Amino acid sequence: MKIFVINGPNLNLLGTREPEIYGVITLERINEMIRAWAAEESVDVEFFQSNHEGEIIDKIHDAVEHADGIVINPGALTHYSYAVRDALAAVRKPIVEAHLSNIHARESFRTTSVTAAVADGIVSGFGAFSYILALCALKERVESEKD
Ligand code: CA2
Repeated sequence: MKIFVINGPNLNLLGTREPEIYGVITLERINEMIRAWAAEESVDVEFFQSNHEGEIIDKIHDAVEHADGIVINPGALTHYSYAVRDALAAVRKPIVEAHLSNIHARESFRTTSVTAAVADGIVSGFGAFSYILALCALKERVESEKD
């Protein structure tokens, strides 16, 4: 099973600024945690982060041919990108949206996710563990769709 883990704008800054909101963990450290989980579960993961909407859309398109499912934290694109939403809808594979913070407990503009409706589900508010929870749920969904 191959899973793409996609991160959107500014997530490369994790651990360097705004520790009161996002903690001190870096994206590379989160990816190490994911690698350890993936090794235990015999899952192949590929990581992608971009600050550019079009590059994220291209990677989502790439999943049609090269992944069984996607875990995505679209960053702020979550709240307004109909282009990312349309790309996710076009993939027709299991998708779980992950957020470090609880987007429903923050500014009102963050409480809307335009992408969530085309995902199988979302995990929000558990820091780095959101990605692991999302991966567990995605693996289960991919396996159940194969049956
Ligand atoms: O909670 C999440 O995972 C978010 O997707 C993170 C996005 C934010 O726009 C969403 O509303 C919720 C932002 C990631 C930016 O992370 C930074 C980290 C350090 C310094 C500046 C930004």
